[in-house]
Parts: sequence; structure tokens; C-alpha cells
Amino acid sequence: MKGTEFVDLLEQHRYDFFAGVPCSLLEGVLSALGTRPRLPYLPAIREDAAVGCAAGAWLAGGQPAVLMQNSGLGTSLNALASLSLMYGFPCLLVVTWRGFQGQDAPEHLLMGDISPRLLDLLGIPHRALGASSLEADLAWATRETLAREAPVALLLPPGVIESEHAREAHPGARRQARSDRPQQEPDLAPCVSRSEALSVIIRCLGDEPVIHANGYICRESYAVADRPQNFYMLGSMGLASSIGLGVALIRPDRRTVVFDGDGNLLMNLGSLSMAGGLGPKNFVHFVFDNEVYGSTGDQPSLSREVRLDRLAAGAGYPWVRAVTERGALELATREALATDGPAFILVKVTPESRAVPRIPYAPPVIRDRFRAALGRA
Ligand SMILES: Cc1ncc(C[n+]2csc(CCOP(=O)(O)OP(=O)(O)O)c2C)c(N)n1
Repeated sequence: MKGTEFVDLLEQHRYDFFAGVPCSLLEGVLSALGTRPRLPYLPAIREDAAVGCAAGAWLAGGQPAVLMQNSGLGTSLNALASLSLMYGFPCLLVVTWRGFQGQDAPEHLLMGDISPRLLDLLGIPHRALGASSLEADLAWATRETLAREAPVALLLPPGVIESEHAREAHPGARRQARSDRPQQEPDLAPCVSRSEALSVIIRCLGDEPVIHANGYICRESYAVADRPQNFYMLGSMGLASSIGLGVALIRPDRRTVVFDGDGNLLMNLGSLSMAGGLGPKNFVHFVFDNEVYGSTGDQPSLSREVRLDRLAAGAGYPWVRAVTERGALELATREALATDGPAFILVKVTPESRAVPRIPYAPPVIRDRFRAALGRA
């Protein structure tokens, strides 16, 4: 089924409020929602926040649905338990089933295995959406969530709803994000792609450890230059800055670099207050801000509206820059690597992604060579 057809069905069942965090399996659904102003989609910064927004929407008379990857089901456990289930808030949860039947990237395998059991533990009724049973499944879930006054989940395996770009199937294709929103601050218009920006920064590096946010940031950096000092964070979206902070605090002798994304940082904005409040001088935080969730199909993030560099300054980073082109980026990088931090560099980049392979290393290999590069074998 196409994403637009699924959205038609949701509308027929009177869903009128949508919140979530993107997954590539939801690409078609989210882009269809983006074309229907009467069906508002709230781009939540985390899945549990989406559950909270849905609760508020129902309290105010709406009929909410939350769209998320099953990784976000993990993030949402407490919100579901101590909000939706405790008060009794109806909510349709459309949860993509990454790691379905053990076939996926390593970061999805455990969560893929336990997703139905997590829902069982919570006491949330659920069904796996099937291509032939989709209409009946949605009718069942809607009946149940309204009658029970509690959340009900539909697990969405790969292939049931068509993806728009089918990017993995056409790895040669370069993509361009939607540019239908006006640029708010013309001085921040980017002149450099993320891949080009990565090349500029990596040329300035010595042996600094670099913690990478998940998704295409890892993959493009690996394609520019693989280094044993690179920690490629494959899952755990949002936590690159926290991992980097842990490294920086334990190793004040090593300047520690984080390559973050806007979606990743928005998912863990509190990390700015940890870095700003604790103030490790050796912490250098780059954010590649393409204003979209590029790794899941270019859904707009809130960073066009929210100045991440100003948030960092407000949180206490003493050294903050925003750059849009190569020359300024190189200058800022050299300065950040030599100055007392924590340092924050907002790198505004265009939303194009390079066709790059997945990280080929098993997670324990990434772990061991990183520790060895820090002299902790
Ligand atoms: C908890 C959780 N929710 C959703 C995802 C799916 N996901 C993987 S990468 C990504 C986008 C990351 O966005 P950003 O940090 O802006 O980097 P970009 O992809 O634009 O380079 C998302 C939503 C995930 N991995 N984990």
C-alpha cells in the first residue's frame, strides 16, 4: 500500500492529530501527511514527547496517532506506563518493526526481537500490520483504543507500506530535500554539503577521538576517512554528545570531538546543559545541521526554527560559532581544537546525502579499536 492510501484510511477512521519521530519505513506516510494541512503532524523531538503530545491532544478533544520506530518504543516505556496507561488515554501507536525476523542492521536486532513482548508486558494490545489485512487491522485498533481508553499498537514490518525514495535500492541516487519552507535566517544559508564539511574538519584533525551520531553522519565520515579513533554510534539516537562527554571527562588529556546531527541533538537537548554546566575544556561539539532527518527521508526537523548555537551559548558553552561555508568552517575547526571549551560549532549544511555504504564493522570491533586508540586495550 502507498503512504497516501494509509493516510486516507487514518482520516476515514477520524484520526486528526499526528505526532512522531521519523523512521525510513514511515517515509511515504510522513510525506503524505505533509501535504494535508487538515491533518497536523507534530515533529516531536523524542518518541515519549510524542506520546505526551498525543495525551494532550486527546484531552482537548482530538483523536491522536503516534508514529515511531520500535527503537522509540524503548524510549517511550515510561510515558506509556505512567501517562497513557495510568490515566487511560486512547492513542493509536504505529510502530515500525525494524529487526523484523532478525533481518536488519545490528542496532535493530534486539529491539526487533522483543518489541511484541514489550507491548505484552505493558498490556498494550497489538497486531502486526499485513498488506492484505491492513484495513481490518486499523479498524480493530481504532475500535480497541477508543473502547479501552488506552493505547493500542500496530507493528509495521518492512514492505507493507511503500517507501517513497527506496534509497537503499538505488544507492547511486543523490537526494535533495524538500525546500518548501522559507529560510528563516538568510545569513545561515548553507553553501556546503555535510560530506564536504566532514572532509574539511577531518583534514584538521590529529588523533582526537570522534564520537559520531547515528545515521548518515557515521556513514559519510567513514567514507571520507575511517579512523580507529572514530566511534560510530549505530543506534542509541541522541546519545553521541553524552558518550563524548563521558570520554572527555575521563580523559582530560585528550580533546574529544562529537559529530552530532540536528535531529540527534534535539532528541537530547539536555546534553547541552551537561556540557555547558560541567564545562570540560577539552570538549568540541560539531552539529551538522541540515534542518532535516536526512537518514530517514528528509523529514523537516525543528532546527530551522530553533537556533541550536544560541541554545548552546545559553547552556554555558563559552565558545560558540555558526558557519555556512568551507573557509569559515576550517578556521572555526582549527580554533576550536586549540581553545578552551566546551566549544560548539553549528555547521549549516545542505540536505543532500552521498550514496555511502553502511559501517562494515560489528559493534564490538568499533568498541575495541576505539579503546585501543585511546590506549585502553
Ligand atoms: C529513538 C530513535 N528514533 C528514531 C530513529 C530513526 N532515525 C535514525 S537516524 C535518524 C535521523 C537523525 O537525524 P539527524 O541527527 O538530523 O541526522 P541526519 O540524518 O539528518 O544526518 C532517525 C530519525 C532512531 N534510530 N532512534
